[in-house]
Amino acid sequence: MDFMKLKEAAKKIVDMEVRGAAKIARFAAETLLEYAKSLEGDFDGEMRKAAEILLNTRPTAVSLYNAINYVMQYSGNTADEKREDLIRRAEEFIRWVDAAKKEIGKIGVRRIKDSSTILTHCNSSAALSIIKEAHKAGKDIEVFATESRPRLQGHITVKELRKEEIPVTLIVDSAVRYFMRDIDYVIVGADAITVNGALVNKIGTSQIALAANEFRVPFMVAAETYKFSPKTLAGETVVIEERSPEEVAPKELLSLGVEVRNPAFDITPRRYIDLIVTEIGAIPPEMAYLVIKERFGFELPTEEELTLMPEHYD
Ligand code: RI2
Repeated sequence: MDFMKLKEAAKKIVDMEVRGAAKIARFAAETLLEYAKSLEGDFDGEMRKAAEILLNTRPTAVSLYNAINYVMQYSGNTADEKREDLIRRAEEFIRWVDAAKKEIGKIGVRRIKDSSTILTHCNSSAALSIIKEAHKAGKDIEVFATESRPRLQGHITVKELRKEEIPVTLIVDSAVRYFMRDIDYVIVGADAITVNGALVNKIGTSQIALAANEFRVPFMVAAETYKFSPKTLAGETVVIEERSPEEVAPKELLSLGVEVRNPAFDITPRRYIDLIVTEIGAIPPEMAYLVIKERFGFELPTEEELTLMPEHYD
């Protein structure tokens, strides 16, 4: 893969041709691997440049940051040794992505009772792994899927579910509270989990969590451990990506000078989350810190670091 192809790969993430936190992380690892294979000249410098380009595509999904970080921790004395180690690390990360999704399905399915109605938002491969596993296990389930404006990822979800012959009802995002009394579980994915157990996910998730809380419906998150944000341990907040106004309004409206805001994600505080299903177990959001420490080798934060934690995530 040459530099042009690398830029094309990055554009696919920006344009959401490749989307979903797990898929973009996997794709970034694959891209770094392919780029390293044919790289000549300054290995470290060129790889760092490539990593930077991929990192700047979508700012919220911490999976992308963790994937790139994992792959870029290669070592070796010569360019060939470094390349070999980078390829090994990238393959290792890709295996992690695939295995984690399956494991989340297996762990999550134990939480789903027979004859239940599940509401999901956007298109999360991790959340769908649980839903598909429940169906495979012979549980009688049906799904309500939000359309997920403005990019309508809900359409991908309903197609995927119908392929498995799982009964599914598509609803507009604003109908969530209207239907909440018929729902047994909410299961959503994650773009990031902060150190204090808050969820960053598709815009609208926090409203769904509020409605679930009102109706006492369990709110579950399906998130691989590489979606936990090590940077939040040092007090950094997760950047919320704002996408273009054209995704929301036609040119005709924009030409009138209408102001449009289009945040792609929002934050659900941990008090609205009952459970986070990861590949290492189903955990309460309060355990996010331990996951980050365990998976990313962090030491206990100092008193000073603790005071840096963003209060609005509590
Ligand atoms: P998986 C998506 O973001 C959604 O917010 C979804 O919940 C999340 O990624 C996780 O998806 P976008 O790329 O990794 O559609 O579970 O903006 O597939």
